[in-house]
Formats: sequence, structure tokens, C-alpha cells
Amino acid sequence: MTEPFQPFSYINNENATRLAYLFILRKEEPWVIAMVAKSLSPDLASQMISVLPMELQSKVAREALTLRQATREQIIAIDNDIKENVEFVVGGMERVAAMLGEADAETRNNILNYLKAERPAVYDVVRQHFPPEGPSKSYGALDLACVIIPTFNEAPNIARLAEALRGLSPKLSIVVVDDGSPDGTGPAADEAAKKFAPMAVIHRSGKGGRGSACLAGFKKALSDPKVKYVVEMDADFSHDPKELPAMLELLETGKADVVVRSRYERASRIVDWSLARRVFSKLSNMFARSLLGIPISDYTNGYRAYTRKAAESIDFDRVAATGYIVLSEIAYQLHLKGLRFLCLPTVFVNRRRGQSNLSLKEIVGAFRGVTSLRSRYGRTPT
Ligand SMILES: Nc1nc2c(ncn2[C@@H]2O[C@H](COP(=O)(O)OP(=O)(O)O)[C@@H](O)[C@H]2O)c(=O)[nH]1
Ligand SMILES: [Mg+2]
Repeated sequence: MTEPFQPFSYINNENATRLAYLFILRKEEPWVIAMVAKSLSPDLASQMISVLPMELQSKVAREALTLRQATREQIIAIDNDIKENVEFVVGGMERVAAMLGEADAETRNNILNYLKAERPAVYDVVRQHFPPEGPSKSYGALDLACVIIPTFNEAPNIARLAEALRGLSPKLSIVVVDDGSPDGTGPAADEAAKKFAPMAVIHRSGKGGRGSACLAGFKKALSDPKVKYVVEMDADFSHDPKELPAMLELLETGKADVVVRSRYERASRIVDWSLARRVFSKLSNMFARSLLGIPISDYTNGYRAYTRKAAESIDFDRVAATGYIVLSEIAYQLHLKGLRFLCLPTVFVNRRRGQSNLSLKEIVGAFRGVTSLRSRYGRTPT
């Protein structure tokens, strides 16, 4: 004999509140909520309903009175659907983040607060996508930030990236440093600068390396006294502009002087990188860490935010390297000066447009460069 069908039997004290949030996030129809509530024990039903916004509560109550009957098929479908989704807060972080992204600000804050209290581990991950104080506070920091974008052959990307950054704040300033890209990135950036001001473009002749381009950008950023935070990021959308507000929030609240988006945090993901690229990156990071001992998990991801104080502490004239290794060199300088680093997880997506600038020469140079850093700077913090 088969067991009689008991819908929603997996709802318990643990997940009844989560069920309510699921309903809110999905903008579930009140009759469905009422139908589920009627299948729950009175205790669980009231626990679930009490979390709903007042207006929704009364709609649900009205539906409960009209006793609309669902068909057995409908109930089975809803039962399955909820069973799959009610644990979403535990798994599927990206799904949570995506759903929160669609929710209104108040619901989002309520849910973030709930996660903070009940599921701190989940909260830590999800909040990277959303500054918890809501947009108003972090907009302040975004307005005071200058984002440096080194470009070499990024014509298909640069205007789109400038637009995405401008979407974060009307005041944030953008500095593109282009090294005479043969694909016309320079003129494309000039065009974008007219549309997405305040945005400046530094044109250099000849490929001078990512690191040296960023240093030129840092100088330009610091020449504007309004700039309080300096950010560097790649032009190819491997670094998601949406991850920027949470970085600035850590600087703004004084928790760190430098925030690094790291591909080697537990919650991070690297999308579409070849095995060779993964192995090289992992090895060069382990190598750099063993030699330099800076408390960061990613030495070579160029998505970072610095306070003005940190950016001003960079000894530009001392930086010998020009390519990717400059990231390690700057970190080492600032670490020796006692500045504080924090890493945040990231979703790093390999470029969809254009080609990587990383060459074998750069790779060999990176290993050599790290070795020379320690002898050039010594080991003891000054
Ligand atoms: N100005 C400038 N930018 C560079 C140079 N080399 C790389 N870049 C930029 O640095 C960022 C990272 O380079 P990318 O080719 O994506 O390297 P990968 O992500 O390591 O494969 C991108 O925005 C590039 O356009 C350079 O020599 N000069
Ligand atoms: Mg790239």
C-alpha cells in the first residue's frame, strides 16, 4: 500500500520562515500561499505567515476564507517546486543573489538581515553582491571613487564597461590608460569619455605593460583631491562592476586599506579558463605567497580597491616591473608599510571578447619578478 500523499510535509520549524521568504521573493500568488498554509500545522502556518508583509498577510487571510480548491495535480506541482526551492538559502548562492537582485530594496534588506542572524555563512557570501546598508550609503563611496582601467585591444569592451560603471554612480570617475592599441581602443575610449563623463583617457605610445599603465592611472587619480578611493580593474568584464560597491564598503567602514577580489576564496569561481591557465595562476600564487607572505589569497587578480592613503603610500619610483607582476610589487610595498588587506570572493569570467594579453614572456617574467622582489625590498616591515 502506498503512503497517503502528504503535501509540504518537509516544512518544519527550521524552514518555515525561509518558506515565507521564498514566497516574498517570488511574488507568489496569495491563493497559493493560503493553500500551503492550510496544509501546515497551525503553529507552522502562523510562523510562516507572520513573516509576510502586512498587506500580503491580509490577502492570504482572505484567500483562506474563500476556500479555493486546488486540483491534486496543482498541489503536487507546487509541492515539488517548493521542495526544490525552499532550501535555496543553503545551496545555490547565485540563485539567492539573483532573486535578491530582483526584489525591492526593503525586501532585500529584510532578507539580508534574516540571513545575517540565522545563516551567517550564507550571509557572508550573499552580501558581497549587495551592500547591506542599501544603496544610499555605498553610493557615497562610489561617488568618491576613481576606477582605473588599463586597456590593450579592448575596443569591443571599453564603452560597455564605462556604461556599466556609470550605472553604479553618476559621479564616480573613470581613467582609461590605453597603450596605442592597434584595434582602435583609444578613439573608442575617447568617444565613451564624452558620453560617460567624468572619464579621462591617457594615451601612451607602445605597449608598456598592465602594471605600468595602472601606475600612470594612479597618478592621474590622485591628482584629483576629491578622489578618496582608487580602484583598478580589467577592461574585459572578467571583473564584474557589480562587485565594486561591497569592496568600497570595506574601505569606507575602515575595515581595510586595500580590498582584493580573490579567485582563491572558498566562495569564488573561475569560469571558462583552460586547465593550463588555472594551473599557472594557482602555481604563481602559491609561489608568490611562499616568498612574500602577504596575507592575501590572490596576488595576480587586478581587481582591487585602495583607500587614498594606501594609494599614496605606493612608492611609484621604486616599482621596477611593468607587467602583471606590478600587482605583487604594490601589494608587497603596502604590506611592508603595515597597510591592511582584505580579500573578498569573486566570480571571475574569462573574457568573452578580444584576446588575452598574457604571453609566455610575461609568465616567465612573473616568476623571476617575484623572486627579485624579496631581495630588493628585504623582509621586515618598516
Ligand atoms: N594599457 C595596457 N593595458 C594592458 C596591457 N596588457 C594588458 N592590459 C590590460 O590589462 C587587463 C588584463 O589583461 P588581459 O589581456 O585580460 O589578461 P588576462 O586576463 O590575464 O588574460 C586588460 O584590461 C588588458 O586590456 C598593456 O601592455 N598596456
Ligand atoms: Mg583578462
